[in-house]
Amino acid sequence: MNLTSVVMSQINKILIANRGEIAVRVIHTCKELGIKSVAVYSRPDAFAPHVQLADESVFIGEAASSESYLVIDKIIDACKTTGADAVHPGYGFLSENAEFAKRCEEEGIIFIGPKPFAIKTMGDKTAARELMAEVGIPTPPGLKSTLQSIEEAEKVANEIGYPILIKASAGGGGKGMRIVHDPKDFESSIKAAKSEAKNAFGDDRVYIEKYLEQPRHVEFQIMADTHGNIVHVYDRECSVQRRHQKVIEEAPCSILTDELRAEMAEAAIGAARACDYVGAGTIEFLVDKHLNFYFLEMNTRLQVEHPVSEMITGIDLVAAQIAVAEGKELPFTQDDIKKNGHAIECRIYAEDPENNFLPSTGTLIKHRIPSGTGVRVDAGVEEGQSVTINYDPMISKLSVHGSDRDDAIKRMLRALKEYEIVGCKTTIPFCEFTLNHEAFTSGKYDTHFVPDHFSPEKLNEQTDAEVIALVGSLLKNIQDENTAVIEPQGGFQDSDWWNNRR
Ligand code: MV4
Repeated sequence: MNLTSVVMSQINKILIANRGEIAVRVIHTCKELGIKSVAVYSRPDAFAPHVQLADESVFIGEAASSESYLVIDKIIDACKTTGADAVHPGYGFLSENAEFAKRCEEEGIIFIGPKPFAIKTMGDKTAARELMAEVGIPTPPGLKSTLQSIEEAEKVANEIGYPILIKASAGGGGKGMRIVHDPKDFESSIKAAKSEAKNAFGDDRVYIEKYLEQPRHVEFQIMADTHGNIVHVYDRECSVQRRHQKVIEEAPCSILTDELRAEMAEAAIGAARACDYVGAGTIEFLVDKHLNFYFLEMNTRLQVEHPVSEMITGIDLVAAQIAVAEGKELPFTQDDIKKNGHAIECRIYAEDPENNFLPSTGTLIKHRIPSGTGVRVDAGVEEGQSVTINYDPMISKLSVHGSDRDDAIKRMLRALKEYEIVGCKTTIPFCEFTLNHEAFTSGKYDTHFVPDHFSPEKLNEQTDAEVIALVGSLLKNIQDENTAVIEPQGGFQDSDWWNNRR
């Protein structure tokens, strides 16, 4: 770390190069810090909450992200016309685009995130894996770098044993992955995976790993400043996914022992140090049934699920990102960061869990959010707005904090029951199903939770059971009312309330 390169600069105005709930969330912290905020919006987002909340807003183009939120020149121009001295990229869109981070630097605009080198290195899954192996962080057994020849790969596959997993170097998030169970399918699978990767990412490099059976997805939040300080902000479990899309996350992970947590935290900080990381980052691990952990990927952005880490530690991660971007030291040491209680996040998507989670667009006729102790809703749309196929179908994130995991589960179930959305189907019933499921409540679940336990029929079974229970209790109430004699006790029998009751 070249400390002479550390520059302190007060940020006065941040342009949020994003939309939806994360844009709202970043603007909230800007307001609390007294920093001006600039929203950018496409035509359909003209009246979106993030535009209404920001101090200023700039129209950047038509609905398609390729004409708006993904256009680097438009974001840079919006910074220049509004005098924004920093950009927060949120997640998705340009948040892990090394070229965008570089362009911001060239234009003298502070990019609130890591340096282009770290984004580029961690975006290349092979380079990331090689770097981790070099610094001694466990990676799944497999090829040390991208596949050079089929013969060499077959030799490694036979050594590590089937099933093996073929992954695209330019992939990530499960894109371009292929499982091979039988050696006779190896060569054809490699060729298919290379062709898929070429089409999807313009890069046909692949590598192979031992396929870990039913792992758990456990990730560590880290925060690094430009003075060489790196801390972890504990762990999150994100194993409830469907088609590699996280739906329910919790912090901390319920199966980590203190020793394993310390070991993984050290590995996560080591991974950040290995790439001179700055800012908020997440190191994803797979944990197998023997509690061995393996590096999966590093995400060089603030993640969707960051609220659960904020709720168990009380840290505002966006405020920390801004402080680091201003060249300040981290506002906390590792000893300052305490884990308290348990938090769970449910992603509320406009998707139909009874129909393979297909997007369910529509206008929100009703959007009534839950509230109360330990309940947080990060919403990107409001009543009267439409959820369209233009963008990610996330309506909001519902997060709760409880004194322990059971308390958090109870609170989440109460909040989900209160959450009223009319106008489109949502993942709320799936979240209720999961939070009620013994595999989840016992903590004994893994990344196969959805294929192993969920189906639309089971969703209906659970709903039917609820209806039967509700009808039963209603019938009992009616019966009780018909048989009970109510004698007014105490002084209210002369009151208007009692004499005029219906
Ligand atoms: C794996 C794996 C088993 N063994 N790698 C990589 C991207 C991620 N979203 C899915 N990935 C996996 N990589 C090895 N060597 C299993 C998965 C996986 C998975 C991992 C985490 C959460 C959900 C998952 C669902 C399917 C597969």
